[in-house]
Amino acid sequence: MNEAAQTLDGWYSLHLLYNVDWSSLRLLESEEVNKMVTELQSFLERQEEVHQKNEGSYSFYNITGQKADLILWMLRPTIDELNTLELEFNKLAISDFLIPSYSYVSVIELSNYLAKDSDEDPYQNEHVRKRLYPEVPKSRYICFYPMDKRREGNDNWYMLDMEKRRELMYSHGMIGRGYAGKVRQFITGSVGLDEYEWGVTLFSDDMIQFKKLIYEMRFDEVSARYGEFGDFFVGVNLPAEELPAFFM
Ligand code: 76R
Repeated sequence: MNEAAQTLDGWYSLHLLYNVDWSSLRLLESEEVNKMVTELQSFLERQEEVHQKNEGSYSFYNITGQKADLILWMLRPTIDELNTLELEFNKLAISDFLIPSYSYVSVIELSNYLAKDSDEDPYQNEHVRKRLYPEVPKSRYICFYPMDKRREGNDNWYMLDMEKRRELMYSHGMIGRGYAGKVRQFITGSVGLDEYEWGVTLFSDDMIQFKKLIYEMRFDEVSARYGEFGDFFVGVNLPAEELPAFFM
């Protein structure tokens, strides 16, 4: 049997995407919309408090295009907390005007392809902890998509030996590192949790950097030969204070 990659698993992750039911929303008095927006703002303020205490993190963006209008990404130590938060969100008045369009369940994952040998417990390593329990940035733009590694005929990632996968991931990582300071990347693993094997969530203050990074990777063997992709969702940061203008 082939050697499985070892993973370090951090916070659980829930991506929730919604379309706004604009035509129903338009029928409401502005006072009613105001009330709902205030309630949503206080939900987001609670997310911000948890984020500040580093007990979890979140982001809230306005998705471009018709696949969705909003993405709420939440990270927490347990799936139970995410379940409770999802329920809390569903019970907000504004949720009556939000149509679920996509969701993704996964967990922040670091693999051992490029890890250095060490006797130290990685879960105690400061640098590793920062990546397992990350502070999600409030960059201007987000890009989220789920993906698989191909398992077809001669192109079966899972049949490659560890050494070969390590070599390929090294090349992948080097491309990624070329975008240090321009794109922040979060890889969440979802084998056994959701439809694809990973969620990729990227942040940048320059939308074109997503295209440049993903395009460059597409020519690298890991993506060219083994990458399979779900839908891509991109959007613009939606701070709580901009919600009244967004909904009215
Ligand atoms: O430097 C390190 O220690 C991490 C090296 C690294 C790993 C192990 C790394 C670096 N990635 C890793 C794992 Mn990645 N990544 C993607 C995508 O669109 C595509 O073609 C692929 C989607 C992007 C854009 C991206 C970006 N990466 C993975 C895995 C798990 C693989 C497995 O376990 O088999 C996936 C699915 C994946 C996909 N990657 C980087 C980046 C970037 C920007 C980096 C550099 C990060 C940094 O140095 O800060």
